Amino acid sequence: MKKTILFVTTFCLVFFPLEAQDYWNTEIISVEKDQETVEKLTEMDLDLLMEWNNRVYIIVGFNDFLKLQKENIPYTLETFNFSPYKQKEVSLQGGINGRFHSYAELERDLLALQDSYSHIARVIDLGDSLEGRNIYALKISDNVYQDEQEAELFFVGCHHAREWISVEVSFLLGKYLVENYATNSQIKDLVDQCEIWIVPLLNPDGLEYSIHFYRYWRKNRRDNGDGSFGVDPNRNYSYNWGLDDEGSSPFPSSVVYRGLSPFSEPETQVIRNLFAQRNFQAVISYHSYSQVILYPWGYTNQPTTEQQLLDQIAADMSGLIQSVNGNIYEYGQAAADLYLTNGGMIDWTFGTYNIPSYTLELPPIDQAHGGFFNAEEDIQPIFNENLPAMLYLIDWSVQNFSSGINPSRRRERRSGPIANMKDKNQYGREARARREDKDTTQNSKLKTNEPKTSGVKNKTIDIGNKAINVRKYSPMFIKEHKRK
Ligand code: 0X9
Ligand code: ZN
Repeated sequence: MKKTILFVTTFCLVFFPLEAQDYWNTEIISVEKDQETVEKLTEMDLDLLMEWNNRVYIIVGFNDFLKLQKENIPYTLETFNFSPYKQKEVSLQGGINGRFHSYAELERDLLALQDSYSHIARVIDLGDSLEGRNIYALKISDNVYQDEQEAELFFVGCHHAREWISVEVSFLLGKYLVENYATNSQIKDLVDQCEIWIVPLLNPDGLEYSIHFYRYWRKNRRDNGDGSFGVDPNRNYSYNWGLDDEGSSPFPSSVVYRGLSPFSEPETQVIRNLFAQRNFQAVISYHSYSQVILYPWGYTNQPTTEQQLLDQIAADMSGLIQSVNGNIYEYGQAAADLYLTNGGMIDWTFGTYNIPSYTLELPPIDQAHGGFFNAEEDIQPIFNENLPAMLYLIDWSVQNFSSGINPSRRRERRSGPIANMKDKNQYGREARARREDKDTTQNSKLKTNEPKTSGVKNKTIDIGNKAINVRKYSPMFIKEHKRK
């Protein structure tokens, strides 16, 4: 039975040393989600895990306990309910990290793909992490050693160390494409017409720390010089970096510490450098957990100028994902999710380059279904359900890629067929019905799938076990191809 603890200072003093927050000494607590408490919590700089059953779950250290006490917020100690031992059977089958990749295992497997499929797969070292590991990209295309005038896409996993599933889903995309290239003519067509860049493990130092020392580690391993470690890579991009202290933190011990300056970290620097050299048409950054597809902005509730298109693509991806196993991924503007962020990657890719960009939070849906722990046997099904959305975005980029479209004409067209789409969805009603039955942690401002139809042309991609429909949009939102 849960034990409710009210302001037990002695507990804190016994269990936590009087120094900067130390991740060996964190606990998980829950607090009532009433309006007053939520207002107080937003003022604090806390590592929110989830909302569930009208409670907010938080990872806290000694300093956080003091803040809660100061604000007279009652909390329930929940650590035992989240013990890794409870998850042991599903997460630790093959060693410390089981079937999830460590840095060395990923390096081995990426190089093996390059060896086996050298005509279409190339491993590129983008740069070194703070601890000297390589940050790898896998480029997949025909003529992979050439720089062709083709659509380019970017998929990235593991900004956050504890989100292991994001490495697997990104890696499996590369594996799937190269392994099916020879036998599936539609995959071959896609791969031939574009250049797909995959960085499965952006934060290798953080992942290794999460595997070997502290499973809940989130940031990189920057020594902040004050006894704390880590910058949050997804708060270190330059677009509106440090705009306020709500969307990121100036305090080094915070889990959302934004670093001393924009692009201060090697992880974000390699992305900055890559984007300066490439011409990406679409971006997905994989995270976990909560099954949502988010698009810019994250820093403000104001919509972008491309809200309608971003929303439509998200709706389509959500519908495709749901069509595989019935799992619902809500979608919407990132800021409509639980919190605001600044210095995040997709605000930067969209704000700087106008690229349709998504943060995709993979399963599970909430902490009660495992949180940052995914069952090893769920890795493949999670990838399988995401594959149609990945192929859809690749196809969308190929179909909409063009080197000579006048941007103002694109803007005109945007208010045409897409703006007039009607809700005739095959997924939406089903999704809503399921959600009504379900106790969900998702913020109600996000949407379940309501794909719309329009005069756009459809096309089908056969991915082996099923065919998916992919809409062809009028070219309207692809920036001009700048490379010579
Ligand atoms: O906080 C983040 O960087 C991401 N979420 S995660 O739980 N994986 O750390 C993305 C947040 C998306 N943006 C907003 N919710 N505003
Ligand atoms: Zn994340």
